[in-house]
Amino acid sequence: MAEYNFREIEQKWQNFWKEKGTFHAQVDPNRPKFYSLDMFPYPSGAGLHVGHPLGYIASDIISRYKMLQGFNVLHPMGYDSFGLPAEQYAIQTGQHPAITTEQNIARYTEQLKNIGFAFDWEREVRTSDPAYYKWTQWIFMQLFNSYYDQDADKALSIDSLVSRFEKEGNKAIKAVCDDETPIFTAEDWSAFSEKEKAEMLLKYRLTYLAETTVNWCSALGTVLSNDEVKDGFSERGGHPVERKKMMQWSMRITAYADRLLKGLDTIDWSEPVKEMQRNWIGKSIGAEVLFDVKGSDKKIKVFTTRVDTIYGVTYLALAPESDLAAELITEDQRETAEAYIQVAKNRSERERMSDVKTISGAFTGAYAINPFNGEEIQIWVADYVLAGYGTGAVMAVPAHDERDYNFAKHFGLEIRQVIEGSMEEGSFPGKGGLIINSGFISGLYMKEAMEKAIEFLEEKGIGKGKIQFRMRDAIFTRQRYWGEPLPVYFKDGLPKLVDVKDLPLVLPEVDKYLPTEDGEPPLGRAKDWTYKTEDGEYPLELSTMPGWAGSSWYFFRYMDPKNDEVFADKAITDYWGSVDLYIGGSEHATGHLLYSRFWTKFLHDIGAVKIDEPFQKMINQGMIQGRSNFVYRQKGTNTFVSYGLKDQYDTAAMHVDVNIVYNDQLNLEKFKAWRPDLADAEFILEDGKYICGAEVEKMSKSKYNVVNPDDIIEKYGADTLRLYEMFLGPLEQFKPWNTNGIDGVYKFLRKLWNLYHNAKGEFEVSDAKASKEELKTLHKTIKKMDDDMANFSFNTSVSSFMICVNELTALKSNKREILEPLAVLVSPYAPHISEELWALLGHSESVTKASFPEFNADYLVESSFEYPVMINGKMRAKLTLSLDLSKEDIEKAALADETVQKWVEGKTPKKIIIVPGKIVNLVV
Ligand code: ANZ
Repeated sequence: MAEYNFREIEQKWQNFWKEKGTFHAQVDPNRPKFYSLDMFPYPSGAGLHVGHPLGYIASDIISRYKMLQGFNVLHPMGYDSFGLPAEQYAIQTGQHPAITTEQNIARYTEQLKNIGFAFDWEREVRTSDPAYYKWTQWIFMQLFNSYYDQDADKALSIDSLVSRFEKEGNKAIKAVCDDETPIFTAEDWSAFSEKEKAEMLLKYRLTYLAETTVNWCSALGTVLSNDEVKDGFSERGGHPVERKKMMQWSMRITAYADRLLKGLDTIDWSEPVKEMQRNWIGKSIGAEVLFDVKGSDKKIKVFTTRVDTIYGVTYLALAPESDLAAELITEDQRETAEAYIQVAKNRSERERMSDVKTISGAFTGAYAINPFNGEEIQIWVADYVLAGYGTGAVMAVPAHDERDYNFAKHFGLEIRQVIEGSMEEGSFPGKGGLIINSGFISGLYMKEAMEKAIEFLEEKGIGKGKIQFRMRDAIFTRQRYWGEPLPVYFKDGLPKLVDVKDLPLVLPEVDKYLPTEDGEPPLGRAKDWTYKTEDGEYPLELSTMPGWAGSSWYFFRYMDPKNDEVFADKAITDYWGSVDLYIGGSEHATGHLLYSRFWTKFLHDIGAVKIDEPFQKMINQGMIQGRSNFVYRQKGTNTFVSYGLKDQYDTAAMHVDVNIVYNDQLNLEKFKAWRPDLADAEFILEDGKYICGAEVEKMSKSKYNVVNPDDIIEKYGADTLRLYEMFLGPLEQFKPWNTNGIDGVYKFLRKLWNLYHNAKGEFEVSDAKASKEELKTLHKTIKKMDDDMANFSFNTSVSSFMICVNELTALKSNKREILEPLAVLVSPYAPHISEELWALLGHSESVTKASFPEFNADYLVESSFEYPVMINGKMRAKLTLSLDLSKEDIEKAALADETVQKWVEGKTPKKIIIVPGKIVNLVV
């Protein structure tokens, strides 16, 4: 084979890897393991564009590098294959989402295989496969059967909770439960009916059914999670989202809030992502305070982080959704207040939060009593108070809180400064007098004042210290078809788990993927969607699991993907442990990345896995943006003006398909063929060419700037694509796709190929000893690659390969001693060409089985030095001399040099200063 024929080579090695199972990983206690994971894709109908494989290429390079270092590498790929787009498509076309999904997966797999990833394809998982979701259902069942014990600081079985209830009631039990859980004794418990017991346990279970305020998207016909809603609209499709109360399954992720926070300190993720999680979890330390309502036995509970400012409270504010607010409204305020509430309720929480300019609210007409000083204060309903945070009620201190201040200003309410000082013993009401002092300014004062205030609250039974998390329990149900069925049926209105032996509970067939006539989810259309037990037949749950269910544990399934007995064998998950490198987008910070951590911690608690954090190290790749091209149509004509001339005419810019533009030059024939209306297009050219304008934008179909990796591979090969994607810039940066430099990368591979071939194009390497210079070039590159891999700096390695190959070409190097390690070095980036060269060098095993060349620093030590020779303070000559020379020899060599002699002009130098390895200095 003469020329570098990438088509033949790439096909050959992809077949070889498949046949030999080169990347099939197995447990091997004798080798260190490395688990390299990519965020698995949702197989969308559009297929992969060049932005998608960026992270996969990076993780593939690391995986192959680790293989060369002797690691046992697990590098799997699979599909997050339940989801909305396939279902939307099904609604429009009647096509079963399973079929679309299958087709999309086939297309993705083919595209991925063409890029030559070192994936262990035998481990592929699909979340929509019943053999997979059997275990998603199983995990759900374990959560249902568990509660969170705060003394043990872990999940324990609900049976053990029942035994404790039987013995001691729930007063002394520190467990995470619903806010309004009543206190009961052992006698109460035994007197409860079965139904009451079951309802009580739902208040403790880690997954539970409860009436919850949800984000309801009527256009999609489903509930959405907070991270699926952006500014009041659904992330997918941009449909309006409203707040609504519905019976929903939730996951008690709040039980894990503290551990999710603490765990962040033990993992190597970027600070911004950790910070996003911290903010999302949003731990606030404060207090709950009860305010009496004047002339009523109702009480209002507020959450405050500044109980020390309680003397500055001038009104209370309730969320518009609050039932209490509606009850408190007095006759004379009814009209305004109710009208206001009606409007406010229809604005989503997000909308209300993001809108800081509109201040709206209404006075209820009712008054509350400040428990610290007995003062009467107005009770308002206000937009800025969120129903789902804290208690949904705020004690407003306009002098010290900006939102309260703006509200008070707007409605002309009192703004009262709290005076600096300290809350002294004995100065609380009931303990002697009334105080108006509270230390809100000095940090220490504030802390002391708060502690005192909390002590007082607890003593009086009108409040308590409270740690509040911004994070809410995660809603776990969707009123959609294409998701995992919940393994739950209803008996006498109570949810019960199906028997584990009946898993998987397989998604039933339906005639349409739409809600039923009476608004039930699509599963309501399924025939016989019931569960048969010995004592009867019961309806099954109609909602399905959310998109994040299957992706919250897939990294365990890859370890043992075919296991039918358990989601993954314990000994095997023990061996692979945590993911050593996780590459994916940071947009999952508060969704997938939080839920996976939660499920891992739970599985750890029940003894199912050893690890407590799933992803030890994570890198977030930046997005590849599109580089759009434009043509400029002269208005009202079909004439297009080249970029440089466009301002001389009255033109309008129009996107043009980047695939018919080459280095910004438009291919006129292809342009005419692009669309029927362009067939008779005319052009005003510059220098005989049509030059297009360019702009960086999001890569999207509508902007005609999508580049398909298949096209690049067809033209240049997968190795060029891989190198080029890395060459574009630092992995974590956002950067535009710009094909202009791709030729350079392709040329580099041909040069690399030529090093191993003679002028006639025949493979030829020499067994002669390598020169010092050749070895230096090689080892410099080894060192660079080692450093780059440690820093995940991929683009710099590509540059150093280019320099290396240029230097070796200049040296006409064809020594085996150099070219053999070079093939190994390049193999993580350009695996196909490296395999071919490795085979040509006489190896029968895959290059991935080779060892990474060992760096030898000796080769980088310079053996000679180029001395600057100064004569009377001026640099007059340069002399390359061996570093082994003595001072005398250097002097002799300097004086013997022709240029030096010219400047010395036959005189005897007055002074000669020589610093070996640095400088020669003559004074004449
Ligand atoms: C009085 C006060 C005085 C407050 C002051 C703050 C400053 P973080 O830190 O985010 O937890 N708040 C409580 N529940 C609320 C709700 N449902 N909607 C809107 N605001 C709410 O914020 C806690 C503070 O936010 C609480 O402390 C309360 O206002 C307000 F100088 O109480 B503060």
